[in-house]
Amino acid sequence: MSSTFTTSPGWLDWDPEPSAPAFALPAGTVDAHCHVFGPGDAFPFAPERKYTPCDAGKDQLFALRDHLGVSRNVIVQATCHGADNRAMVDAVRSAAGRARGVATVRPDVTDAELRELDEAGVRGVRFNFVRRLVDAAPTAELAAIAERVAPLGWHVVVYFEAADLPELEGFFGALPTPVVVDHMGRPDVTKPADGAEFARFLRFVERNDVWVKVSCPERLTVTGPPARDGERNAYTDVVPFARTVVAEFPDRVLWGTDWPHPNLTDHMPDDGLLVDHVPHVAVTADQRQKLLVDNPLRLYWPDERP
Ligand code: 0GY
Repeated sequence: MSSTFTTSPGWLDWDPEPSAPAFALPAGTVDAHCHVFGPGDAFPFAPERKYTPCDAGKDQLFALRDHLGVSRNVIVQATCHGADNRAMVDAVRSAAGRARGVATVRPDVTDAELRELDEAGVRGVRFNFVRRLVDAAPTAELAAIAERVAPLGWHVVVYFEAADLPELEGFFGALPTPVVVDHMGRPDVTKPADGAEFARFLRFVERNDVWVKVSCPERLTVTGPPARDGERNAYTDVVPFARTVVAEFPDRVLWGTDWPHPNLTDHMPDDGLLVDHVPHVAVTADQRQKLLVDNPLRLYWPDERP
């Protein structure tokens, strides 16, 4: 792995040898949340980044896709690349129709640049509100960007922490596009899944045209990965939250690996185990078909809907 950059302290490299999942993903499964990082020599990281990742390029992503039995990827722009979408766009273009992208753009993006992103396969923009990842952007600027991308049929992906939802939900509800929430709005999984905080999130999803990624159990967990070798039911403390979302909103949920798992410092997940988490949260074949295939196709490849 060559790079002119030194990774952030404590950063864990992604697992180069994930296990083979025991659960067979249905044909056509979409990994709807993953990233590419660099490689830094070809696609430098952004000066304003809050962390410096290890290299994790398109070739490694496509190898993981094939290893896990995934058919397609949605490659989401990560904050370490700022609004320089070149690494993500290069990966999407290289995937020969098997990837879509979600970009980060600034208010000065031109219509021609947006059209070029669209032609490359970008279908959304990401607004990140997680304080450790980005400097706050005025919501008026973000609203203006949403107005610009709405005519392209794009959506807005939002990333925030549960405690910030009360402040943000009015803004999200007024956006002129569909809204996709990363990682279930980052619930505090030490609180009950049927408690007040998560209930507020569920009602927000219910009232608005909101999609939810039931992703990142490895990031949300407190109990952690399985303690014993060979046990494949990991991240059990996250299961009640994800299962509730899938049961309540089966037509508006998406799943993704979050490879290469930025900013993890306690453990690096085995991506094979993340696949085996899926049947614990989507407990029927019908739920899994929607979560893994039909829903992401509707959002990212609408012309190919079954
Ligand atoms: C994720 C989560 C994280 C990072 C980013 O863009 C990013 O840098 O999204 C995180 O640190 O929680 O979705 O990959």
